[in-house]
Amino acid sequence: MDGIDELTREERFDALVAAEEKVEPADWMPEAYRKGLIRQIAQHAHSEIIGMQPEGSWITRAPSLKRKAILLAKVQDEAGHGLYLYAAAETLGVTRDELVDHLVQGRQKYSSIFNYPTLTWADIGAIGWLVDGAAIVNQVPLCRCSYGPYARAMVRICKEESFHQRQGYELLHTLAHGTPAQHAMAQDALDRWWYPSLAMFGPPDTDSVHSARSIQWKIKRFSNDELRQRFVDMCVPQAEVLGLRIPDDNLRWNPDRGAHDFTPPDYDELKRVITGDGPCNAERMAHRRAAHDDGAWVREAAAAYASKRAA
Ligand code: BYC
Repeated sequence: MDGIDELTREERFDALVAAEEKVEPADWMPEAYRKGLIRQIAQHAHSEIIGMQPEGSWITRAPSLKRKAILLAKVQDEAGHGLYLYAAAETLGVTRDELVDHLVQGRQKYSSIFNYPTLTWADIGAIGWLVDGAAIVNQVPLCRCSYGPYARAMVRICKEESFHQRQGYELLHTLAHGTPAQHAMAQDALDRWWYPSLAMFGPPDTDSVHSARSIQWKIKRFSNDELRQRFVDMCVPQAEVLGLRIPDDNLRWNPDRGAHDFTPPDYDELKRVITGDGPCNAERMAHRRAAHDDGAWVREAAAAYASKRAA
C-alpha cells in the first residue's frame, strides 16, 4: 500500500466518523483507534465481570425471597453485559481468552469502584442507585459511539442498567423511610459510596490522557468532568426524595454555571485504587483467578466437545 492509498483510507475513515456513520469491523481503521477501543471495551467488560463480586456476596443474605430474586437477576445481567462486551471486542481482532488472560494477569484494568467493600445491605441499594447511575450517565453517550458493535452492545446494556438503577433506588428508599436504624444504614452507605462513585468518571480532564483522541474519534462524546457534573446534578434531587444527605458541605447550586458546585473525589486515592492499592483489589483478583482456574475443566470439555462435533 503506497502513501496515497494510505491517505485516502484515512480520509475515508475521518469522513465516515464526521458523518456520524458507524465504523464496522470490516472497515479500515487507524491502528490507534482499534487499540484504543480494545483497551476501553476490555476494561468495561472486565468491570462487569469483577462487578459481580461485591453484590454477589449478598445474594445469600438478601432479606427476602423477592430481594434475592431481584439481586440474582441483576448479577446475572452483569455477566451478560461482560459477554456482549467481550464479543464486541472480538470483532477488533482479539480473542476473549486473550482478554481474560490480561485481566487475571493484572495487565488490563477494571473500574476502581469494585475495589470497595459491601459492608451492609444498604450498600446494595447504594450500588444500584449510584454505581449503576454513574454507569448510565457514562454509557448512554456510548450508544452513539462511532464503532458499531460497541454502540449496539451499549443500547441493550443501558436498558438493563436503567432497571438496575431503579431497583437500587427503590431498595434505598425503603430503608431510608424505614426505622431510624435502617435510615442510618442508608445514610452510611451514601457516605461511603458517594466519592468512589464520582471517581468512576476517571481523572479530571486536565489529566485524562485518552479523552482528546477518543472525543475526536467519537468514541467518547463528553469529557470525564462533564459527565461527573451531569451525575452530581442528577443525584441532588434524587437524594432529597430519599431524605438522605450527600456528604459534601460545598454542594450548592451555582446559578451562574447552571450546575451544582461540589467537592471533587480524591484523585490520589483513585490513582492508588487503579494501581492495585484499594481496600479489596487483592481479594477481587484472587477470587477471579480462582474462578478462572476452577472453570478450566469446563472450557476444556466444551472445546473437546466442539472439536468432536466438527470432526
Ligand atoms: N477505574 O485517560 P482516561 C458497570 C484509567 S461497570 C479504573 O480518562 P478514558 C457496572 C483509564 O482506563 C462500569 N481505571 O481514560 C458493573 C486509563 O488507563 P489505561 C465500567 C480508570 O478511557 C457491575 C487511565 O485511567 N464502565 O457499569 O478516556 C455492576 C487514564 O484515564 C478509571 C466503563 O468502563 C476508573 N474509575 O476514560 C454495576 C465505561 N478512570 O486504560 C455497574 C467505559 C480512568 O490507559 N469506559 N481509568 O491503562 C469509559 O468510559 C472510560 O474508559 C473511562 C476513562 C471514563 C472509565
